[in-house]
Amino acid sequence: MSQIQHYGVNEFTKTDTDTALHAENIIIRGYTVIPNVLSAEEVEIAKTKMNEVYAKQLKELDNGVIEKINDTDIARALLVYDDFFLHKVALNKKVTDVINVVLGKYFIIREQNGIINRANSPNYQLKWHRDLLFQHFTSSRPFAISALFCLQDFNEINGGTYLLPASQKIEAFPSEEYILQNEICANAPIGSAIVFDSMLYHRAGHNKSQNDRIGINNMYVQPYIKQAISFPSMLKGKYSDDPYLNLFLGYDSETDSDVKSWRMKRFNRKK
Ligand SMILES: O=C(O)CCC(=O)C(=O)O
Ligand SMILES: [Fe+2]
Repeated sequence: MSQIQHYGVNEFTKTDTDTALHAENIIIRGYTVIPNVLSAEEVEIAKTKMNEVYAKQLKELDNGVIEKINDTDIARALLVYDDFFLHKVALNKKVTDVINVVLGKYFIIREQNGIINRANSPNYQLKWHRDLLFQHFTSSRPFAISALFCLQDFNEINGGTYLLPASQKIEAFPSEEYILQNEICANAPIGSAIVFDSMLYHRAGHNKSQNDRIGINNMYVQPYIKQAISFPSMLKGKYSDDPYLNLFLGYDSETDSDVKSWRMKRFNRKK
């Protein structure tokens, strides 16, 4: 017999798998934590490789530029540098199984950023935001999902992520009093992913520990939403022969350059 009793209820939601329950959590309260998406060994590999990418990116530009645009301690477009970030992170099956339920079969990767929340240092992600900046509308169903892979335990001491449950369902940013009463820290163990509606208000916490707190944020969107930085341009055709990756990386949803190319793309699909 069910533990949950009710009366006067005709419509029900069935969750007979972990995946369905994660999806239900995202749809209603805006977030879930999926445990064990990376092994201990994969977490270590991810940290090392992420630091290498960030070191490379720091050399591309004067540090003054990165600081000025508040982009310090963010390693961008990781999967372009190493396919570990594509296969083990962005395409992680435990995560994409849930995204499949929430966004449907066709979604693309919009961003993949390594986030270093330094011990005792200010970081702009401490500020509340939606991952789609300046957007104040609500949608009856999710169209963008963020999956933050935790390369450390995330908690209140080391600056774990704070979320405002169900805030994807409201337009304006809530009052200070409401936020202080309702914000929660998503305590998430190392190797797990905090998966949330990208319209949910969230922020990193203040890292009061002695160690940097590191995560990788992946944002998955329906294909009519533009990538922040074009993966097809950065990858220059790499992976485009694989039908799934062609869609996932955004090759198929790039803006066509002219009428003829637009028509030819459709013609080639019909072959
Ligand atoms: O580092 C965090 O806890 C949050 C990161 C974040 O909000 C982002 O990458 O957009
Ligand atoms: Fe964010």
